[in-house]
Amino acid sequence: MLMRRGVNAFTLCASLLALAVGAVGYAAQPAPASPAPAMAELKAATAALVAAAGPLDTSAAGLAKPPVIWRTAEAGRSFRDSPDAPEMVVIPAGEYTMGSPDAEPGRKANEGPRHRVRIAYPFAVSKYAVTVGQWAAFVKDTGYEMDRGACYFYKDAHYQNTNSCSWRTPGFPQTDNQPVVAVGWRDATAYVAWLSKKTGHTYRLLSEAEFEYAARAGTTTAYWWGDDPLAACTHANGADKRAATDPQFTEWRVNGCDDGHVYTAPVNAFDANAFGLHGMSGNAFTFTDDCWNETYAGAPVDGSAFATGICKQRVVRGGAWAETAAVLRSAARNWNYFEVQPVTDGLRIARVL
Ligand SMILES: [Ca+2]
Repeated sequence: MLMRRGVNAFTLCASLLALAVGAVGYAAQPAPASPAPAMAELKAATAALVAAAGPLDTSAAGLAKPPVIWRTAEAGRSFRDSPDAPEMVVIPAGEYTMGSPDAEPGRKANEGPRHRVRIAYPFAVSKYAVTVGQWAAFVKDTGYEMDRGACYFYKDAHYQNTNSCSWRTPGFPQTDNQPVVAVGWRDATAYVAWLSKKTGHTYRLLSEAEFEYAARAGTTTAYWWGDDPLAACTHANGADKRAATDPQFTEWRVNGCDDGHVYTAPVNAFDANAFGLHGMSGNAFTFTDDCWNETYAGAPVDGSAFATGICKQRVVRGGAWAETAAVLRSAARNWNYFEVQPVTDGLRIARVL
């Protein structure tokens, strides 16, 4: 089965020997329920700011405008709806130019045409990727059946169905505080449905436009930390010199720096972007709700998901532990089939406010 992945997807040799790195020294996330934001105030303040801004400028001149962030008093506030639920952060409404400029190193044609997107509503995004511990709570509560032989790892120099991995045993050590992987789009949608029912609030996957907006957090550079690919090792877990020390991955192309992790890192191992979100670049790809489209022609400009296109292929964003800096960029796009469970892919969730 063909799968569109980053540069290392088709160049790997693999046995599933595990190397225990990066799994210590980070505290597990506390899990108290905490109050949700004051919604009436948040919505009223946002609506006033959006109205004052006038209509969205979709012209070429509009593309050159800087991002707009309609910050309100509740922006950045974190909360948790139940002890089992991920910690959520209030993301302010705003607008930005989605996609990458032609001159950006590592750019692919599928990152255009650039277009202005207005997200006229505040929403909440999980502060971290959904963890192994949080996923285990879901499986325990529901008995959700994961083992359908769809887990993909690297074997015989190909990224393929090995029938020997799962979210519990992806082929490398995973603590409860690391991002769950070997989870597919179908599983991710089951998780948000469960969480919605459990909490009485509407959880869902992010749209691709929301993901890039949240990943950029007001920046226009290739990465949220700037344009330096070597700084990836300071801010994200990708394919790095550490990974290249693993006998499985000697053929990898890697970033010219050491981020300390061969496989996944704890979700709080790296710093947050300006929206207070950790791991929007690297560690594990995030499934979005969008159908794959080879370009942004006809893409929604209101923050909603692209609901037409090749819907067996769902957009994944953010890059992963097996990817070089080009794939860790804020504008980088990939896809995966909706039913497969790759060991590089996990989820991050949104909540309607
Ligand atoms: Ca790494």
